[in-house]
Amino acid sequence: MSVMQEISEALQKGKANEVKELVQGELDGGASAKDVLEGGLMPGMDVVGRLFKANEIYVPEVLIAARAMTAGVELLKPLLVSEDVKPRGTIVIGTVKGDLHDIGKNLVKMMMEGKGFKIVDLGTDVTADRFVAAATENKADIIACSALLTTTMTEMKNVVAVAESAGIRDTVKIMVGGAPLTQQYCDSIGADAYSADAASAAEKAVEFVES
Ligand code: B1M
Repeated sequence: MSVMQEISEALQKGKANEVKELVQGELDGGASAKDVLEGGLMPGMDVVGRLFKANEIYVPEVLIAARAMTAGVELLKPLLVSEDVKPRGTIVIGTVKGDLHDIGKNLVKMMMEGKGFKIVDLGTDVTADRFVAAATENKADIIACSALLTTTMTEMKNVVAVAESAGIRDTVKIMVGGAPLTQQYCDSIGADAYSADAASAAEKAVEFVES
């Protein structure tokens, strides 16, 4: 079994210490953070998602696996974040109201930090009002909203509406993403961009501030 497979399996079993050791070993051996993320951690979480959907595992197991993923991702973070100093722009990011999933949001945040943005992370369960207030207060260039539930993604429409009524819609781009999101949904609510993954979200953010 390859080390990447071992990382994936340790994550699935929720063995955070083992994930950390294996990830560190791969990094010490010269693997890139991106390789470890895409070759070990994310495939492991995909399996967890499939088992969860099939009711073969339940919320506690998923939580333990999520903690193991976070433990691995923490080791990658300094490598994913570039040492660039001058912020490229400011992004307010969060997971929308009612939604507590933050692993994907944190990856997006890391990738955006890696592109040199200053990030204001509002965490999870963020209302449209909070997104807009933080964007106004921090003179943000972008609001980035994540959602993992079909029942919570609808809050993104409110973010667009509140930004409009607060008078900041012309100066702030609104980006959306998360597993249930689509380009079509993004267009239907009048947001500016949908990205399917963290890396393309960070690239899109760069396009917005450089255009
Ligand atoms: Co939940 N959960 N969960 N969960 N969970 C899903 C999302 C689900 C698809 C599982 C399933 O049924 N197969 C399902 C949603 C179904 C639906 O709405 N259609 C689900 C459910 C139902 C629930 C609960 C309701 C379960 C319950 O209590 N009965 C509950 C809801 C709690 C709440 O939020 N109010 C719940 C709870 C949980 C845990 C707490 C146990 C845990 C979250 C822990 C945490 O985040 N700290 C959890 C987890 C871990 C998952 C799965 C297994 C994994 C999610 C994940 O982290 N993926 C998930 C199944 C799955 O997705 N396979 C599932 C890895 C992550 C890297 O991917 O977040 O998609 P993702 O992010 C990607 C892209 O989407 C994108 O970039 C990332 C990577 O490149 N992206 C963006 C994300 N945000 C972006 C923003 C952007 C651009 C791109 O621009 C701004």
